[in-house]
Amino acid sequence: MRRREFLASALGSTVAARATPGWAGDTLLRQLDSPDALGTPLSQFDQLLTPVPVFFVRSHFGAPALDRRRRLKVEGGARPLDLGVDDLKAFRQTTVTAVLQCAGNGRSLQQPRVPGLQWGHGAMGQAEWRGVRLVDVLEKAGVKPGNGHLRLQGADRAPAPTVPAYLRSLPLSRALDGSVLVATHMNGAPLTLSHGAPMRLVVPGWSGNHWIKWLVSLRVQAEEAEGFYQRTGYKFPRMPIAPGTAVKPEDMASLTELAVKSVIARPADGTKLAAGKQEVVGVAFSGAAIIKTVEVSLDGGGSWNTARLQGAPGAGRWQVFRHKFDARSGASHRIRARASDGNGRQQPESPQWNPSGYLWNGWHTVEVTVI
Ligand SMILES: Nc1nc2c(c(=O)[nH]1)N[C@H]1C(S)=C(S)[C@@H](COP(=O)(O)O)O[C@H]1N2
Ligand SMILES: [Mo]
Repeated sequence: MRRREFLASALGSTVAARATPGWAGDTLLRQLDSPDALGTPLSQFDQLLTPVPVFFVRSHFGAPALDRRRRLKVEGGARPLDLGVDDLKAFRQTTVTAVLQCAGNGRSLQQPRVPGLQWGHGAMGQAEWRGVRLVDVLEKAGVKPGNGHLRLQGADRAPAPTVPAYLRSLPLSRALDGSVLVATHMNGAPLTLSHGAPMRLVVPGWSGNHWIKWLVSLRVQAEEAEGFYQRTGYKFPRMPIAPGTAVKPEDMASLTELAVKSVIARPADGTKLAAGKQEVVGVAFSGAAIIKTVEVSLDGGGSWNTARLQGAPGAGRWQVFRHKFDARSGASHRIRARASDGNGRQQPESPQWNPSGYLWNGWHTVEVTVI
């Protein structure tokens, strides 16, 4: 983290700490191999909204300078636009609660291991995003539905000319479907620098690589965005493959929806629980559909109990699950959770291996003993 950003986030934390009851310090987990990858601790995944000070941070090249007057150009329609964050006030404001999860979350759990940031479970969070609907901005810019793509660009730049720019695109059909936001606020406060101030994209249900921060340009074009990050990166094999094998480029498809998944916030792995009433708590979501059930096993997957769900259901949105149990002195438990969604997809015990370790969604397991 650069000194400027460090100061900005330290300040942000102090202010937010007062506004966030129960938040006890700067606890983001540093991924040692990258200056711009900070993970959220598992213990935070027991609530519907992840507080901004502990919300994971990821970017490829680091944040650009903070510029709350940065403009967003919208091109490729009949009426090009050049918008500042204040110009967005002319559009209807909307809020959406949605999970932001990095495609590589859980990569360290895939076997055999693959290169890339070795995320545990921390590259995800849920926030209430406020902003304007991308479709409204594109309609004002005279964009018509069609087969094209919307090229997305942020203000951050690659550190050297030999490094490809972080450029992405969305199929125009998704860009115009009414669910994508140009967001200005996160959990009720203006976006912080780390999370994309002053304007970022929110693409509910789809992996974090689509959620472009520090937006400066939206452009309609026939082709998807040029370059490595759209044409080569962020792809998944179209069919199951043997672990560790290479896949031909034509057999890969761009990632879109998040896979159905649940994660246990507590008890933490290795905990010694007191005998008596105890509770397993975590979150569950799916990019494509609502969560239908979350089941919790206390015996390593031998038997399953249906957990209670809290929060509004929705595709791309997490709910908290809870399962109470009576902890008997001397017992040990291998606690596991698995979620199923409204499309009939079930979280797998061990997910399909893929060369980049994307969308890992295996059963989360924690082991505890009762004293
Ligand atoms: N401009 C820009 N936007 C970006 C990125 C980036 O490198 N540059 N990284 C993306 C990736 S891979 C992720 S997972 C999310 C992380 O968002 P967050 O830092 O707000 O959690 O931002 C996305 N938006
Ligand atoms: Mo990511």
